[in-house]
Amino acid sequence: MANIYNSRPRVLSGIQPSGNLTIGNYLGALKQWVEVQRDYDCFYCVVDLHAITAGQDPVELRQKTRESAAMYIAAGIDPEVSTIFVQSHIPAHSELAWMLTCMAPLGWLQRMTQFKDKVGKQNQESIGAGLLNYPSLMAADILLYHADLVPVGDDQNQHLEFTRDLARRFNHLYGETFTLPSVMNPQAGARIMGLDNPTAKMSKSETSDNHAVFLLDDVSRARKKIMRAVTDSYRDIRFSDEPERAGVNNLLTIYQAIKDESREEIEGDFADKGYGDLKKAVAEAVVSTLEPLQARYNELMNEAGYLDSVLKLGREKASAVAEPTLKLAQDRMGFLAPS
Ligand code: AQP
Repeated sequence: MANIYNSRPRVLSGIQPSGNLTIGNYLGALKQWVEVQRDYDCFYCVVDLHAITAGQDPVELRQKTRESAAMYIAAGIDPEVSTIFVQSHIPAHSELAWMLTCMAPLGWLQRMTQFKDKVGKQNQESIGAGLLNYPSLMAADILLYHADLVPVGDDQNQHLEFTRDLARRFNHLYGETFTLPSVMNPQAGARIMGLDNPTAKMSKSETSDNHAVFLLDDVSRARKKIMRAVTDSYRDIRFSDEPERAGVNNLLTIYQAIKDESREEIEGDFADKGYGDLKKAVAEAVVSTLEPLQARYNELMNEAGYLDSVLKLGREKASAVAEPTLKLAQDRMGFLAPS
């Protein structure tokens, strides 16, 4: 349905505080968040309720939640322009998630690739049911804000499709209620791969040493990780979908996503260069991204009270949108309103 709720088109997205954010989280999500924030009414959420689906250390979760919010600002999200908030501060997310869980077909949930990947790594008997219901919570996050667009890396596209299907189902059963959101993937960097294994997505929870560049990595460590990235035994430097060339393709993609240049320009620049030159250029591009971001992050973490005030304001602004949507959905589903 057309968005009849918002005067300006709205954007919603979030990142789990489930570890240290990576260059993949930056290029797939954060960078686009910054780019669209002046064109849309943007809500950026630290999705801590999602972070408990894979188990968490309580002290670490609290810490990572603050760090993620600081990272959003350090990456360029302006809290005066966009709304930054913590998911668990808005109870409507959990409430709508339950309502949506009850109408989400089990078959749809079991078909989610992320669920199958994550379960595949663990003992099925002991995994938490939250991992299965993760997409219903994500749907609640998006639908509560009548978001028109959701800027994410392409690993989240299936969850977005699920959200649209669930919204359609709800609207069909109970009357037009939710706005159908569209996915927004970056032109370059929609899926950054692991430096040590370029056939697997770079993930913040992957523990091997050389897998990811973290946004808070010391720059000399970041350089080393890129210089050690897996490549191949070919010589020419070009973008390629061939699996055996995935390492070089990944380095070129990181470079392209940071430099915002076309593939042709980049291939031209590296036409007579070797893999060592490519790695050095990628390392410099990454370091030039990390340095200002880390400087701002450190300032923010030392600025007593500032982060809390941003999150308090964010909570108020998010609640003002989410609460009426929840009430509307509750009414449509037949819940008796409290007198
Ligand atoms: N490698 C990636 N390339 C491009 N985009 C990525 N994103 C994550 N990894 C890459 C995007 O970052 C946003 C936040 O993701 P998330 O933390 O909510 O969940 P995720 O996709 O499962 O990210 P991780 O880093 O892999 O987290 P863990 O290891 O905790 O599961 C999303 O927009 C995602 O597309």
